[in-house]
Amino acid sequence: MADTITKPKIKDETKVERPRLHKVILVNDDFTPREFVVLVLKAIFRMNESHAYKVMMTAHQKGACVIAVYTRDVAETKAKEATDMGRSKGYPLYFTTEKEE
Ligand code: TYC
Repeated sequence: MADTITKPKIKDETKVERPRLHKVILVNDDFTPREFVVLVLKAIFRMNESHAYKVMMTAHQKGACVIAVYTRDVAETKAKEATDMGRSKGYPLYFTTEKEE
């Protein structure tokens, strides 16, 4: 066939690295009200009420809970925004991040 298009024979072997993911971790404390933790999880991490409640209770009972994974920038920004929401009310609520291995 005169119009057949042949594929180029050179293989593209450029390696593309996946972005490393970072965990956001909710840390328990004795002062932040449970309902406020739920409110922050819904606002910053877009959780529904029942998921937010389960995550809050896991942190409450175990001391901490991994709540989501994102690229580094997103994880750090969300952890800071969520921690700042607590601070604005005078609560010690704390979200941290950790590189996923
Ligand atoms: N432990 C808090 C209380 O009993 C509630 C709480 C849960 C605070 C999870 C922080 O990450 C947290 N009021």
